[in-house]
Amino acid sequence: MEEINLLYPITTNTRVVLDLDGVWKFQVEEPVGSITEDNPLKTDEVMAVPASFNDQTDKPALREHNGYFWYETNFEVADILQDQRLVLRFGSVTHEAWVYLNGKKLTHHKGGFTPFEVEVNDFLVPGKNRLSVRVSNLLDYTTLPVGNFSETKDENGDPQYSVDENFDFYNYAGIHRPVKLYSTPKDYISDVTIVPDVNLNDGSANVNFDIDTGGSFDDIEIKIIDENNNEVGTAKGTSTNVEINNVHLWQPLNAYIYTAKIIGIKNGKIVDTYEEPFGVRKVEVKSGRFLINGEPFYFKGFGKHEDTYVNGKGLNEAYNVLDIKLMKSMGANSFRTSHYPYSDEMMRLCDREGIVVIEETPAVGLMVDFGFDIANKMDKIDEDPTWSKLKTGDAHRQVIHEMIDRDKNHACVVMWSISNESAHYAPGAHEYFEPLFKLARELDPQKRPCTYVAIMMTLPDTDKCTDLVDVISLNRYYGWYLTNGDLSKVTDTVLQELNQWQSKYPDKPIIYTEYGADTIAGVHSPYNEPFSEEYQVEYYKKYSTAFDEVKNFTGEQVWNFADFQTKFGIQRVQGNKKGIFTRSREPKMAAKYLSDRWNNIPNLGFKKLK
Ligand code: BDP
Repeated sequence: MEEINLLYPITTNTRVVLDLDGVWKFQVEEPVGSITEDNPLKTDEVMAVPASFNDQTDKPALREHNGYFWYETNFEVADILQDQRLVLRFGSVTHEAWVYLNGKKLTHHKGGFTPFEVEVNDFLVPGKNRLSVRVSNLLDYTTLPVGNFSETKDENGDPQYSVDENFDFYNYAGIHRPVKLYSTPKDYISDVTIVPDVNLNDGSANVNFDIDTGGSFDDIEIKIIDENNNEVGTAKGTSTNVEINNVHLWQPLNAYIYTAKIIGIKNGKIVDTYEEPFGVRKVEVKSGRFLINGEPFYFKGFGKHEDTYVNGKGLNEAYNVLDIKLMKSMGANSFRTSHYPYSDEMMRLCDREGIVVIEETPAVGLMVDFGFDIANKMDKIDEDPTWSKLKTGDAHRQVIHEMIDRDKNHACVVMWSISNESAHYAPGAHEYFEPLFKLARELDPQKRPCTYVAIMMTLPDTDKCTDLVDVISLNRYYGWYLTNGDLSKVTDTVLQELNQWQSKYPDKPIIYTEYGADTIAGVHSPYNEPFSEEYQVEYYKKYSTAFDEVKNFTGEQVWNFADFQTKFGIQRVQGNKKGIFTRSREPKMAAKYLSDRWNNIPNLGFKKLK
C-alpha cells in the first residue's frame, strides 16, 4: 500500500520551518461559486489561524454557516531558501480543503483531523505569494464524522446547505492546526519508522529503523541520543537495527525519550538531518490483561475533546499543557482521543509526559438516527439500517492510513480505536469492520492492540464484532440515559454485564471508555438529584464498586474530562456538561472523589496476572 509521509516539521542544521499562522483574511462563499482562486478575497473579515472560525464572531449566521468559506494570506520566501525543497504543511483543515498558490491549485484534502502537505517550488513567484484555501465544513453519509446533510434552494435558486451533526460535539471548522512552510534539501529524509523490540529479561532493546528518502544518498547514518545527550548506539543503512543495552524504558507517567538522529550523506558531506524522538516500551494483551513492559497496566483517565473557548477545536497548547497537569494531579495516566486524532503537538506532549493514549479515528456517528433515546433504540436493533445506508468505507480506510502513518512512532499511543459507538450490533457490522481491523493491523509497524468503543446497545448477546478486538471497550450510561435519577441498581447492572463479557471472552481485557452524568457546576442537592455535583460523585462511586470486583476489568476512563460544546438540543444546556472540569477547567466535586480513588490505584500491577 502506498505510504503517506507525514514527518513533523522541525528545524535542524539542514531544515528551516516558517510559520504561516496568524490573522488571515476570511470570506464565506455565498452564493456557492461566487469566489474563485483567481482573485484576492474582497473582504475585511479576518480570522485567527489556527482556530475554528465559529467562535471568532458575534454574528450567529456566520457561526452557524454550513458550506464553503475561504482563507487567504500572503508570504514571501527568503532568497537563501530558493534552492531548497519547500513544502507547505497543514496540521489539519476541517473538513475538506482546496489549496491554491497564486491562483493555481496545489492540493486537495478531505478529512478534518489529519495533516497533509505539498511541495510548492514550482508554484512560487518572486515577491509576495498569495495562499488561498477553500474550506468546506459539510458532512454527510460518506464522511467521517457522519453528518445528516440536506440541501434546499433559496429564492435566487442558490443552494443552501444544512448539516445536523450525527454525533455529540459541535461541528467546529476551519484551519484548526498550524500551517507551516518548511525546507528540506533536494535529497531528503522523507519518513522514519521506529519499532523497538524490548527484551525485558536482560534490559536491552533492539530498535528497528526504516528510513525513506527522496532524491539520493550514498549513506544513511542513525545515532541514538539519550536524555543526557550521550550517544548510546549507531547504525548505517535505510533498514537497520540498533541495540541499546541498559535501556531506559518509557513507562506510564515516567517517560524516557531517546532521540534518533538520522543523517543523510552524499559525496562525503552531510546533506540532510532529521530528529525523531521515541520511547522504548512493549505493549501486549495477554490473559485478560493489558501489559505495558510486561506488567498489567490499569487505565485511569478520561475521554476528552479538543474543545476550548474561542479556539473551538483549534490547537490550544496552553490548554493541552494544563489538561495534562490536571490529569496528573488527579492520578490519571491516560486518555482517549475521542472522537478523532488529536494534533501532532498533543501527541508529542503525551510522549514526553508519559501519558498513555488510546488513539481514535474520526469514525463517530456511524449509526443512522443517532440520538439519546437508548431505551427506544434497544428494541429495534435488528432492523437498524446503518450498514446499508452509510458509505463511509473509503473515508474510514483513508483515515486509518493517515492516522497510523502520522503516529506510528509515538510511544504514548498504545492502542488504536477504530470507531466510537458505531452500530456494531446491526446487520452488516462485521462485514464493514473486519477489513478495517485487518488494514490497521497491517499498517501498524508496532502491531498495537486494536479496539472499538461500544455503545450501550452493543451487549454480550447483541454485539457482532467483538472477535475483531483485542480489548473490549464499553461506553455505559446506567443511571443517566437509562434509569436517570435512580442509582440503586447501577452497581449490580454493571457487574452483571461485565461478568457476562468476561465469561464470554476470558482472554480479553475490558475497559470503560465512557461513563458519566451531566453535572452543572455549582448545582447542589441534599437528595443527589441528577445534574447536581453530588449525583455525579454518587454515580461514579456505584461504578467503582463494580469495577473492583471484575478480574479482567483493566481501566476506567470517565466521560468527559471537561464540559464541551455541542450542537443545540433539548438535552444540552450550552453543551455537554459531563465534564469533571468545567469548560474553563474548574473542578467539580467529582474531581476530588476520582483523584482520591486514582491516586490509590497503581498504574502498573493493580490487577496482577495470576
Ligand atoms: C456517547 C458518545 C459521546 C457523547 C456521550 C454523551 O460517545 O460522544 O458525548 O455519549 O451522551 O454517546 O454524553
